[in-house]
Amino acid sequence: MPSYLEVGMVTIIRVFHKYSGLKGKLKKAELKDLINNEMNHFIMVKQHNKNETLDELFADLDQNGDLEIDFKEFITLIAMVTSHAVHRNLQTKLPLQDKQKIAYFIP
Ligand SMILES: [Ca+2]
Repeated sequence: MPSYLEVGMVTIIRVFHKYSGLKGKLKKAELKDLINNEMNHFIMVKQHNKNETLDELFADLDQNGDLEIDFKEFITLIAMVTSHAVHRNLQTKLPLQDKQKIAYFIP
């Protein structure tokens, strides 16, 4: 029987492929949909300057500059958000208050 961690790892892979499709890379709109649909309890997306902050995040994640997010680059986002959650001791406090969510999108 897989462990909770292994199930979580498989879930990350499945969610990535759900949004990236067969090409295995996320375009900016796909990353935006993934964040909005799958990470909205951990990341607060402010309506104000939403596109500007998404552009900033995308540029930070796109380490090889090919204008797409591959799995290795995506896992950086997962690590960043998960690390933030550990520091906030969030595992027992879902859903979060806005002020507890990762502040990356806040200008
Ligand atoms: Ca890239």
